[in-house]
Amino acid sequence: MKVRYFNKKRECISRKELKELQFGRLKYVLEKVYNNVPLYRQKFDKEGIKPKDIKKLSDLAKLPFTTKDDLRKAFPYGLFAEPLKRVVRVHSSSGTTGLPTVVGYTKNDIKTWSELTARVLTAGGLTNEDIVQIAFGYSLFTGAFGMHYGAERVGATVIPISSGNTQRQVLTMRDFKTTALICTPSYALQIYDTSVEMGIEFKKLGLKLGFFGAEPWSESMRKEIEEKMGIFATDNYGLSEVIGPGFSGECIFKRGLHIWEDHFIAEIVDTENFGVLPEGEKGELVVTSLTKEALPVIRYRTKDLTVINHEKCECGRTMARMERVKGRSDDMLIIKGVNVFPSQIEDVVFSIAGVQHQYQLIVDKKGRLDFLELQIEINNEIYDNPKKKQELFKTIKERLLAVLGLSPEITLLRQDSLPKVEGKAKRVIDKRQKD
Ligand code: DLL
Repeated sequence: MKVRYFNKKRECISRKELKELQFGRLKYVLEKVYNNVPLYRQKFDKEGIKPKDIKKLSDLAKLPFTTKDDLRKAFPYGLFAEPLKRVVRVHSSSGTTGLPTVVGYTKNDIKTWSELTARVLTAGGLTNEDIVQIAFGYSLFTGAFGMHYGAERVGATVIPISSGNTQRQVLTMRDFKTTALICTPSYALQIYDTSVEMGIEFKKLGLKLGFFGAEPWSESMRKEIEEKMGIFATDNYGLSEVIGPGFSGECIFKRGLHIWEDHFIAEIVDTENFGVLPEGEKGELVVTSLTKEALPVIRYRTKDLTVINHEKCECGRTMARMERVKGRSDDMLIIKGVNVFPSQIEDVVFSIAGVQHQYQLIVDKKGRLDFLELQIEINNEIYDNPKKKQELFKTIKERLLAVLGLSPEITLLRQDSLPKVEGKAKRVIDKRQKD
């Protein structure tokens, strides 16, 4: 496959020039958040630091972190650095408790976003001759819209099919002659399995490229996808708070995900003392956005664990690469692409009368897809009364669906069925294989 760039001048910028560009942009964004966003001003003032005290890039480490909790507290628009009349779009993702986090984009942000996803797609081999099937859900989730703009910006033909209706995905691929698929890696395999059930030979469909992200996956899963589906599959990463997809993506050499450093500064910090780690060490990814207008983020703690490398890549790109994200420093689960915190589930179920305080969450695969089961103890009196038990079951199911946007399997248990824990309760049992 040929090395291609969407914006060669930028993607192959010299490190020296890049640092100058980053510093100029950093100064601007720091002034902007200090003047426009009360939370940033308070945080900076608390540390006794002003934007003008940042005299070189490494001074960034003096600034306080921003967290998902800050976004949640500012729900919905409190961290926006622009008046709402300049904001043309909002998206949203789960928060650590009931409240989701809301992210916003100005017209320029949408332009930047489309360039960055266009870079990811071009780096992974997409051209204007491709026909792209976007099988992420078009919703408050950033995945579908972000990749959609990028694919159009490349000039490819976009099929905005959204997620679900898997047989239709296969038929659309066949009839519309799809050459590139964009979705979560687990959904890609589900589409493949469905084609097998339908008696359709997948490799004859003509699909060539897969751009997968939004959830952790492994090299062995990539191998399986590539072999079974006969495609070239790359990983891309991002998060709503930072922009959505378009933060980083693999090139055709698949040796780490290129971070678009002209728009973001990436740091890796120690998960215990939060100090900045030297290149090559594994820690939590912390991101500062340099060009976002509506929702700039300063030292945003992603909780995703990775390693960064600044060596020039074989493709000629000079921008840093991050290793594939293997885990998180918190307990967030990603179930069918939906971010779920065990604490959200706990908040919901503990507020329902008749529920005991012993529960377990089992995460596993059902076929290709993630599957979440809540096993929870309830009062024996309700357990022994089929009508009341059914009512309680329904209440738990409905409330969880309303809060999580996802409905786990629910198993109600008699009191004292789950093993008693001594010390820290292990609430989550994750049986999905990892490598
Ligand atoms: O998942 C943005 C996205 C959409 C990325 C489409 C790529 C493709 P959120 O819903 O806010 O945004 O979830 C962000 O998902 O902090 C990671 O834990 C996880 N994640 C995203 N991409 C990857 C990946 C989108 N390639 C959270 N590998 C992040 C591992 C990923 N984890």
